Amino acid sequence: MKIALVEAIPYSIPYRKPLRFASGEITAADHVLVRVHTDDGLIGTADAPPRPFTYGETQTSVRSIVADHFGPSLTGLSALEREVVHGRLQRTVGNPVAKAAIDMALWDVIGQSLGVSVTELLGGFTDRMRVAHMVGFAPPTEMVAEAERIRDTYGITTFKVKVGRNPIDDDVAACRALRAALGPDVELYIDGNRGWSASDAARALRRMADLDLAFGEELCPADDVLGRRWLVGQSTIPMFADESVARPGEVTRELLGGAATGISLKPSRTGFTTSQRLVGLCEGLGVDVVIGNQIDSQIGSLCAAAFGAAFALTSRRAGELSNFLDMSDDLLAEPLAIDDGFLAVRQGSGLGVEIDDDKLRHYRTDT
Ligand code: MUC
Ligand code: MG
Repeated sequence: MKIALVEAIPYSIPYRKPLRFASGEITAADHVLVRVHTDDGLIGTADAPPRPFTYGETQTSVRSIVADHFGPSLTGLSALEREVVHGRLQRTVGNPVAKAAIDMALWDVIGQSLGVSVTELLGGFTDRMRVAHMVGFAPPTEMVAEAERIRDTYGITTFKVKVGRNPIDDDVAACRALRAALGPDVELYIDGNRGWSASDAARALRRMADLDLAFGEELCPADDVLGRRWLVGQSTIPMFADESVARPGEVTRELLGGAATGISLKPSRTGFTTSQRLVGLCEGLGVDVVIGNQIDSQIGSLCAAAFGAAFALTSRRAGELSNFLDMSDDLLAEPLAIDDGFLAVRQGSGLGVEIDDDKLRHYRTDT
């Protein structure tokens, strides 16, 4: 089961409507499909969603680092030598989603070789994840209409509301409108993508104190070191770190420094191997975790669900697994389905990713 080739295929699938948030906007899924081929004919598959505004990677850089650099450095290793693979990838700094996709594709290979699902391999806690939906920037009436449609169509009752606009009034109005329309039983939390200062975030939290927000995520930049500690120290709701905790050392620093009380865990940026270690780290420290969304395709969402369902800690909260609903199409031969607010993990061996070859031919941008 030696790695023979690592393929990196850029593709582009338009979004039905743009997803807007404080650090950027997405109008098309300009991703890279990563496939690890072994010498005995197995193919592991994962998806890399480049997020220049978060990690600096672009579609071009991901394609190149995977196909021209990481791939050749791994050729000849057994797919089981994950620690060696990890060491070779870590010789290069950065490039989190490129590294994560290779790691997840390797777990897919290992699962296939053993005839068990990746969820079973990792921990096998449950077979489904409760889903949280992300609501992007729009006028409050549109944000409410979107949340109501998602609730009525898919049974989703947890919503992450994008905030971080200046002045804070539009975000406060949107959260207030969502709580009024959706009622007290729906879970709401907010994600600022570093858009506010610590003092603006504190003001916004005071003005929304009656809205029963479950937690706040990355409301101000982690580099505002003392400001963020000051904010977290006075907050009456948990404060989660997302883009500031892309590496295990950052998780430890943010948590022990008092700059976060929970962690967004994204397999799309830490793969399965490192994400698994982060679960142990957070469990050991007694820290809450949410499975986040890197604005993933169906392949990425399937990977996130497979990981989230593997552990008690990661399946406790609803995972952000529904961004793919904004895409006009996808590459999976059998589309994902969200029913009654849950996404089922694929049974069978590996990740259960089967690519529709016609769609890949249509959407790939390298031929
Ligand atoms: C999120 O949780 O922040 C937006 C930027 C990014 O890196 O991920 C998304 C969602
Ligand atoms: Mg976030």
